Amino acid sequence: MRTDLPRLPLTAVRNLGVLAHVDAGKTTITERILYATGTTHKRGEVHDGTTVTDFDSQERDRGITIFAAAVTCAWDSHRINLIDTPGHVDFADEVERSLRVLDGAIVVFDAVAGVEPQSESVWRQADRHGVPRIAFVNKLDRAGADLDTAVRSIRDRLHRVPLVVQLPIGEEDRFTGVVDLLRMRSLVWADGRETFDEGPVPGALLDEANRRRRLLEETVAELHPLALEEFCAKSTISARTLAAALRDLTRTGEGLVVLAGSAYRNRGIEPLLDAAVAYLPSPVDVPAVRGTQDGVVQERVADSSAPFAALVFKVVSTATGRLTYLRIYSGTIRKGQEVRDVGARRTERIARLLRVQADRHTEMDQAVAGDIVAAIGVKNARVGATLTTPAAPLVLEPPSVAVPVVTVAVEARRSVDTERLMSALAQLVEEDPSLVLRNDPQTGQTVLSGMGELHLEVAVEKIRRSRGLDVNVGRPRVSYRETVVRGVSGLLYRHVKQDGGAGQFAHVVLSVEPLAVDPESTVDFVFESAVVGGRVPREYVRAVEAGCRDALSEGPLDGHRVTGLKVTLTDGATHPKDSSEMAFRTAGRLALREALRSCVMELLEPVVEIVVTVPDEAVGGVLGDLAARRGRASGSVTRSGTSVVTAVVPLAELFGYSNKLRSRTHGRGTFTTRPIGYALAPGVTPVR
Ligand SMILES: Nc1nc2c(ncn2[C@@H]2O[C@H](COP(=O)(O)OP(=O)(O)OP(=O)(O)O)[C@@H](O)[C@H]2O)c(=O)[nH]1
Ligand SMILES: [Mg+2]
Repeated sequence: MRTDLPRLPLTAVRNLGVLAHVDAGKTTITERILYATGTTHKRGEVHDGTTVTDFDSQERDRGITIFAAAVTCAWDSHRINLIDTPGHVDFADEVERSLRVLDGAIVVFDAVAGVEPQSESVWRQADRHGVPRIAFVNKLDRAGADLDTAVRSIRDRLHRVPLVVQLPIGEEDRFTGVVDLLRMRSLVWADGRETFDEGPVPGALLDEANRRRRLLEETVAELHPLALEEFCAKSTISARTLAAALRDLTRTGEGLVVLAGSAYRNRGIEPLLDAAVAYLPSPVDVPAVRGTQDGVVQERVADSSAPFAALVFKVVSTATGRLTYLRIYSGTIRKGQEVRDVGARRTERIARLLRVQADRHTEMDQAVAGDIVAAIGVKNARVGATLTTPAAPLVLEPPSVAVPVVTVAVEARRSVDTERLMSALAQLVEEDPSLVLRNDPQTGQTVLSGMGELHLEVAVEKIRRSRGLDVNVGRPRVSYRETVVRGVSGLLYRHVKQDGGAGQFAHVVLSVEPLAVDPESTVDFVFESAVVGGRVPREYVRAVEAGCRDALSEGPLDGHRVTGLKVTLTDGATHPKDSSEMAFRTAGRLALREALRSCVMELLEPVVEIVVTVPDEAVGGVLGDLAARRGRASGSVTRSGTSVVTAVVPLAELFGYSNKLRSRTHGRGTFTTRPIGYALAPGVTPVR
């Protein structure tokens, strides 16, 4: 594998991700990119378990990506650091951590299915991170593939103006290449040839190509003032101006450049690389990263001579040691240097620096701003930690972590293995922050929580394989929550302790009311102070808020997390000697706990949107089955013998659904799910 790359200016670096719904072809595209750039000399296949980025044994066995894998390649005097992400919804947090450190992304769509549920979810994730994107409509060789339909679904479902820069040559099995609408040239990948042949636009496609070029010019002119000027003056736009405008529109997100191809047949990869380099931003084109130090917001620019600052976005244990993946935002780091983990107040030493190529790596002496590298020697820094030069500490915003929704009890089959299992679980949780480990005080069991059935299955299997441990796993259960349906007002709580020494005194008066939670937002709790006349000083108000947040971890119904409420501190009283932040925090916690006992509370359960694709004749059975699982069907579309049913179903009802669907449809049915939040679960008695 070739990874030696010359030192390049930052403007020639691209940190990109490949994002999509499960199975759209991300890993295959990454594989073809490595081949096209001369990084590898043979093309691996997902179904043979021979790709570079799906190197984990479970990925190879299951044929899906589970872990985001980083690779590096060179194209047209640029270095591309590429992260192949998983598409399965259970691993969305892995995508989230990658998106936090990427400057741009290639979003892949299946030319038959168009925008699928998980493509919408990753799209919104990328929106939240402000990551500019280009689109690649893949699998144009498949029966039923249609670029125009896929583009329409991009416009309708993602609400982005598509800027289609290619016209496919040939359909389905006869798809051989594309017309490049900027240069008005054809690119054809003949069978058995390593790369494309360039030529004039085929006569039969000339009118259509001209029409589409015109359409592209008109669309760009509508969005881009300079392009509009040229269009008005010359009634056409040059390829050069178009390219510059496409670059701007990609970065502002006003338009989405769309390319097409077939990764499996190795068609369309080189123009995709050209577009990635031309339109997606370099580390210096994105806004400077912001962090805080002692409450003051600071910016760090992507400059190798600025003070060093990097974010830890992945931690993995390998045979080489603990690899700590870093996105360097500013400065330079050399091997052997000490860095500060500001959040943990610890100093760490970077013993070695590696450029990572999936499961291989090459040593580096130093790394600079804009780079994505792995460090060895960092012992404790966790995912989300900021490492900086000790002289200029700062904390960058960590990636957000999803709250797990499914739980299983785990125990070692042989009790002598219990300690080994605990250490394996602790390591698992360290590497994947979307897994949570706790001890259930009621049952004494060790429970592992994660994003879904598959997520937990993969986690336990990882322990079995890497440690050779026999593990018993309980039935999966969903994580319930509790919410306020009717609040209380004016609840007075007096926290007073005077048992010698410094006393504790805090009086608080709280009101609690329900809060409608937007499923798109992570805000499910709001705290306000309506205290007048400084009766509770500001630092104590903050302590009351912290105390209320503590109280949210256990609701009055059955000890589940409490969500969807607004708490207002309306009054309180202090004591000149005995009041303290600690006293007010305790008061806040106990006051809210008591208030919640007086509120009308309801149980919430996680619900998902399920999209089931089945042969027509199976639709009736599938709908009946979903209804029996408390599902509400919201639509059913039929196209050429296949039906797509969409429904909203409680997650608890979907355990084991894949086996059921497989047997009901003789293996021809498939489904995907997407979490859409929590819903009231009337009449459900949660089982711990
Ligand atoms: N016909 C056809 N099949 C393709 C194409 N690209 C990928 N595939 C196949 O689609 C399947 C999924 O491809 P992957 O590359 O694993 O897709 P992915 O997006 O990485 O999937 P996850 O990582 O599991 O989300 C594999 O069987 C590929 O061989 C294509 O252009 N045409
Ligand atoms: Mg993959």
